Amino acid sequence: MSAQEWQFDGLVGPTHNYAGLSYGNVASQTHAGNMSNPKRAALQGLDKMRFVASLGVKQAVMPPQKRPVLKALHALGFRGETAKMLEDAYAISPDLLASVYSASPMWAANAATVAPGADTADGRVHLVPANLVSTFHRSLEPEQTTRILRHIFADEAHFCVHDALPATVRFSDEGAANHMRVCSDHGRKGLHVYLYGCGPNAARVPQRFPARQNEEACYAIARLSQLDSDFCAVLQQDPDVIDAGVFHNDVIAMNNEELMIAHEHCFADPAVAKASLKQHYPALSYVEIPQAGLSVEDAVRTYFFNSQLLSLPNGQMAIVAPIECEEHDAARTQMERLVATETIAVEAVHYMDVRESMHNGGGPACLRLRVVLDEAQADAMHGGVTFDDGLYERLSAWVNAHYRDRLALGDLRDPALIDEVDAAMAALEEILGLSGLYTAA
Ligand code: SUG
Repeated sequence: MSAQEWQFDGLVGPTHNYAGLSYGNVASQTHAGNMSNPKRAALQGLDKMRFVASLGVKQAVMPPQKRPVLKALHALGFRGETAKMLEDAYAISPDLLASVYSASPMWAANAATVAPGADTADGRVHLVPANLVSTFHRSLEPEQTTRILRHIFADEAHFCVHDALPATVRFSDEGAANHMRVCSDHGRKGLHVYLYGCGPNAARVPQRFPARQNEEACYAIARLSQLDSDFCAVLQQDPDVIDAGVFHNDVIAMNNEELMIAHEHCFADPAVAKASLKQHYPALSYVEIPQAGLSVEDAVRTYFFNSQLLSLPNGQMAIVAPIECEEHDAARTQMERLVATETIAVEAVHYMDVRESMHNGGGPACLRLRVVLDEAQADAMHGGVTFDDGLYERLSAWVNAHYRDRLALGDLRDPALIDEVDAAMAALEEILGLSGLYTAA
């Protein structure tokens, strides 16, 4: 059955800010307290979507979530008028208020783990929303993520949107950022590769930064998605690279179809991991980037591996990489090497400026969730999120009308911001044809 991979990009929400909320994410910590520009962030994201769509790749929009999550402040005992709650939370700690305002759902790679219909026992597309329990601000996402996914993929004849895994560290899950799928063609049965940082079989665990994906979550996702266990490989990330800032696998490896490009220090036990991959999928084309060619530190700095490796209509592939890779000699050299390697089908690398997101540790690949859909499934999803020139124009105008171009942490105390966000979300429901999406949020 012919199928194509869609890129569902998280539309950056109007409260994008830099609060240093993600311990172990070097960029987030480095930019803590900086002035953000939500308008520029959203426009950069829209430009990336437009560029990817121009390559002939299927593109869609993942709506932002409504912020602030005031009920999280209620749950923490804040009471009184909204303005007072905002002041009280900020007085305890600006990052507490920033957490309920975070636009972190923009990183759609963390929204869910997706299994295409070609791989699942019932032939439906299965989506397991990530519980994101490792950080407070991201733990606020799964409720609205599930709701949004159920609006887009509402047709139960074609889709199954599960509940997130139980919200506890034993099943800590960060979604597709720790998942790769190897296949000869997107429409054919593929091998699911899950990467974890901790769990019952972890030989060693990181000592400095948290491991965000638990091995037990990987098995639960595979079970829920009704996958054939012979088509699943569950592997451990190198704990030392997590300690160096590789908080997700998509900061150290990328893959598309039968091609996997990974850093020498991607896996905890590289020999075992590579043997397992070859045994599960003999035709895998595995390209290793050596430490001598690009250090782990530079991979984290440039987000080399957080590039989108995309199938093009002509059967070739393209890489959409962060502009930081073009500006860095070793990263650019490695990119050029990939394009020049004749045994792999990468015909070009394109550099994109998504710096507003990058400064919080999110590159081009973080910003999108991959969803493989055959024609019937594509027809069955909510069409209002399909990206085209018209939607680009409408969303750009919407961003320009509703977003601020400066947002400091202190601005989050301003109750007027809530009204601005409410007005923006009401207008967005109309644009995307998702009436009622935010009503209960
Ligand atoms: O979870 N940053 C996100 C970045 C997610 C990147 N996603 C992938 N690698 N797929 C995170 O650490 C920072 C928010 C702040 O500090 O304000 C943040 O949540």
